[in-house]
Amino acid sequence: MFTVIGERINTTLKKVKSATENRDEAYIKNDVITQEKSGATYIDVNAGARIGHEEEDMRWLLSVVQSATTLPLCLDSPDPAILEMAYSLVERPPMINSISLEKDRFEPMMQFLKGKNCRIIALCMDDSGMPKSVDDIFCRAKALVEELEKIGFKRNDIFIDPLIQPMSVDAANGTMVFKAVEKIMTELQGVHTTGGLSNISYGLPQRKVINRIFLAMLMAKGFDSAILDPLDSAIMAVLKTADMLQGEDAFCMNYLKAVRAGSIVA
Ligand code: THG
Repeated sequence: MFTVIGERINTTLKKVKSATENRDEAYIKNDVITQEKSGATYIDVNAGARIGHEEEDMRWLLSVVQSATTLPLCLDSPDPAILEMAYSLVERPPMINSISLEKDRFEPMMQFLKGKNCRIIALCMDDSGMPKSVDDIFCRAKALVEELEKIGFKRNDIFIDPLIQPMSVDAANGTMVFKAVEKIMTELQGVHTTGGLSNISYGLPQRKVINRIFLAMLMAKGFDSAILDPLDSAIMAVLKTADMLQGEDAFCMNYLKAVRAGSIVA
């Protein structure tokens, strides 16, 4: 089963930012309900864009989002203190986005995560920065899995984010991630891989075309979760079709159901 993390409750999006500023509950609730109807399995909540307001905005967003859905949440912040606060406010086990190997994040996150009932996104980032090779990604993934297993995490609750970087910056950024995902999914069996798909198309035109095809190519390597916009019906159609083509959709039932519902069209 592919895990769809709906990315739309993020204050970097202009409409969400102003709805949050104005405490417009109806806008946020409607967005969450639409993401759920479109196939999200987690709702990402990121309140980071209004500098100096992240704590109060996160509190408000969590209460509004949870009044609109029973889906589990993906708590999205680089700040361990915000994640700890957010964890105390959720009504069901969340996904925590994220931990990395950066010292000032890794140590406090490990302290906090001990004994917690949650899933975790682990970024392949350390104090030397973004990964520069397949080996960088894999070694960091392996280190994160080993550390998380030591404090009791099951592989099924670990989502490795290889960190997708733009093609416009380096033509090798796509293949680096394909190869790393394949290696992670075969050598660290049981973990999941996820990431923000839209990073790949940054700086290029017709970004949605790139994001969609990238998703299908990643899925062929075992990529089994993504942070994406579930309201983009074309990317959701790619997801369901790729799932079917990989033999993960018995008798093509889900594919056929989606076609009948009008959500997969030529
Ligand atoms: N990995 C992990 N978490 C993440 C990311 C990641 N969380 C944040 C981000 N990346 C994923 N979330 C979003 C949310 C919205 C958009 C992109 C990623 C988005 N951006 C528009 C764009 O890029 O064109 C426009 C923004 C706007 O309207 O201003 O929609 O990689 N673990």
